[in-house]
Amino acid sequence: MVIATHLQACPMTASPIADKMEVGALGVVYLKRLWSFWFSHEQWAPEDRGSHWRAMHVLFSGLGLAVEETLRHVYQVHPSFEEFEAWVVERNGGAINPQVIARMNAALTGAAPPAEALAQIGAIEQAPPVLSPEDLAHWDEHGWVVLHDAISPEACRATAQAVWDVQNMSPDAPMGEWQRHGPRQQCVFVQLFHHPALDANRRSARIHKALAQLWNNADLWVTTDRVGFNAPVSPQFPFPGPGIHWDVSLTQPIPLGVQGLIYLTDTTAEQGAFALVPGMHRTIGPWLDAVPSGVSPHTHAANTLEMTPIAGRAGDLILWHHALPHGPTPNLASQPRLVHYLTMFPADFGYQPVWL
Ligand SMILES: O=C(O)CCC(=O)C(=O)O
Repeated sequence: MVIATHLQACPMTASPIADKMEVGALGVVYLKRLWSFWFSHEQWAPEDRGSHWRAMHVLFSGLGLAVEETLRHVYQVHPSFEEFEAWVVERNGGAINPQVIARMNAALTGAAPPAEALAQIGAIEQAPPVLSPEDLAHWDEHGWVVLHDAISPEACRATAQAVWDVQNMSPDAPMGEWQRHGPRQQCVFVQLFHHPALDANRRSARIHKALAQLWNNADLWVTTDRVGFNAPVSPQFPFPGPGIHWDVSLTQPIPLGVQGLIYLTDTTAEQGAFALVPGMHRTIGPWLDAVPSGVSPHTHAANTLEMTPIAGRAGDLILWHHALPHGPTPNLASQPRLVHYLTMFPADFGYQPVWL
């Protein structure tokens, strides 16, 4: 899953919603507005939801924050804005690059990116394509594509080790050990967001170029997403899920959105591989129109659609259109499947305010 899909206002003392240009010590526009929204009892007007949603994505990307972790902190600790800014700085190892702040402010006020960001965007634009015309045709037809060698073998090993470490498990543990969910695990998802190996993957120019080709735009923001651990199943240890699902509103038309994950080890189709329904980005409109009345599209998908598992090599990045129903599959092999979820998006990505 890329990101939490629902926000709720914090049931605390209501405070007014700050103007987007109101800044604190960090000088980041919209941050105080977001924070004040979390402490308000208000719902965004439908016309404001798009800009709110996009601002949240840009700020969370620029500030290297994970959505769930941040909202949990806010709702549990109820920090003042000054305390919240201090927490953000601490999450960034004590300092935030002023160029990144300038880039976020430019994106959220409609100004041109600062020189350093422009140079980086220009370098990605000038870089040779990493997805071939055949890859792009595959994307158009099937709604997914694989970027091989998205990260190096060393980066795979370092990221996999980070997953083992956070799970407090080892690759040669006996059956039963991998299946006990670590405290950070929910279904196959593991709440590890901050690690040098994950940061290095997020800075990959090769991944950036692939996403720039799919978005036709190199001015992209990277997600601070988590990792995944899908252990072998047995009668005692059933598949934890999730099953087939979407991470986007099914309100039509579904705008372009790209999700991604990197296999950290070679992964066979039976080894809990990622799976999807190919081509559904082209047919989802009529499919939704044909869902029987009174039946949720999510239930209908679970009852009627069949997913295709995508095997891959360590270092493969699978990118898929978020209109494709997808999910992990039960791991019938003898080794866990390890992944890092990662994607990029432009600041003005399309958004449907009504969740369906
Ligand atoms: O881990 C997987 O194979 C599935 C990932 C997924 O369902 C998601 O990112 O929403």
